Amino acid sequence: MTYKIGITCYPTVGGSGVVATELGKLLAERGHEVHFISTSLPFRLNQTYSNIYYHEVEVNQYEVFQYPPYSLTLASKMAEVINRENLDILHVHYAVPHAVCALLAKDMVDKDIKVVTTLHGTDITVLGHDPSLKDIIRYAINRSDKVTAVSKALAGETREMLQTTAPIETIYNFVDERVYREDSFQEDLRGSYHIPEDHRIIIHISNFRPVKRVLDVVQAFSVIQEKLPSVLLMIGDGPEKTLACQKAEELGLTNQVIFLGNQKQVVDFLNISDLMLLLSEKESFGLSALEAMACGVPVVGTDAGGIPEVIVDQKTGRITPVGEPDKAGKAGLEMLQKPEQYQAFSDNSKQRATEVFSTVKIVEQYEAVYEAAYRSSTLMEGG
Ligand code: GMT
Repeated sequence: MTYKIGITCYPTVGGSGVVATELGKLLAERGHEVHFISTSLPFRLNQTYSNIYYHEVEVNQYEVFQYPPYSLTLASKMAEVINRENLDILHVHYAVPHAVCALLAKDMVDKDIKVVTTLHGTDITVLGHDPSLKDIIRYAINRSDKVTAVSKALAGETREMLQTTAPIETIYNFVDERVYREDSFQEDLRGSYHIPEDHRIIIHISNFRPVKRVLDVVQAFSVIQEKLPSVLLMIGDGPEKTLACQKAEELGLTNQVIFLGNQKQVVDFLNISDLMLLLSEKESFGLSALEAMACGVPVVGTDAGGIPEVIVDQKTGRITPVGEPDKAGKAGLEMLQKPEQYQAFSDNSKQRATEVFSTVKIVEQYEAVYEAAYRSSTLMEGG
């Protein structure tokens, strides 16, 4: 059965926006009618797609409001789109404010629209600690028709921290294996950044928020480069970028740590890389690790949140304790110095990415959730 599905996410750079948009694209390919409801066109909607519609949420500022009324405008737009397009399901990414807005929209319309909420992390691991938001997050989760989380760790943390009663199903993230795959035609890119042939390339991709511990990434890299000629590509931008640049300078690594800022085609950089470092202190999944694995790049990650559900220690990469960058550097070095082990980890990474996190598998799990949500109303109507 196909559905008319509204999707709301943060449309700018960020794993949750990427997952929501890629899911929408796949659902549209499978015949569902997909309506994105967001403040701007999601950045991954970069060409024309059949079955996809976009409804812009225009948030106006009025003197009477101290802050722009994003949540109210979004709820109102959701209700308008539900009515006009006759949506069956609203799939929202983030409990606050998106699930709360969806519940308000549901209350505003006559239709029994089903609200599916996907938790991505920050709404639980950061906002969930805020006593002024805890109750509304719990409300959003308990009142959604279906709730999913991107890892078992996040589902568990949500239950524990918020004492939610609604069942939370884990549906892992995925990457489009047609895009994220090994491709050996990127050698020009290495040349364009003047990276010598004998240098290993280590990569880190994030939004440089404090939780990503980018200073640890630079420190871990310093351990690797002491023994192996190498460079570190730092992709992304955010609050701790300046500190990371300073740290590289202090360690005398200015020429070896290359800050590239946000990049659209990260797959090209992954395809010239040998190893990824993801040393976050909070990470509900770690989509960039999965993107790396799909390209055959093993990852050294931390034991935070859902990272160990993505990276299997000693099989696809290494898991090291949060806040111990020297251990992470040593683990990465060891892997790079053992060619047979490295090759096995690279092969296992590709295999795990395509088997456990395959697009078809994951999109089918979401379809099953929609089906269950939709059927719950039909069954209720039928008595
Ligand atoms: O990592 C971020 O700061 C961005 C954040 C987001 O909202 O996009 O990412 C979260 O959702 C991603 C997609 O599910 C996950 O892969 C990230 O692990 C998660 N980030 C955190 O938990 C810190």
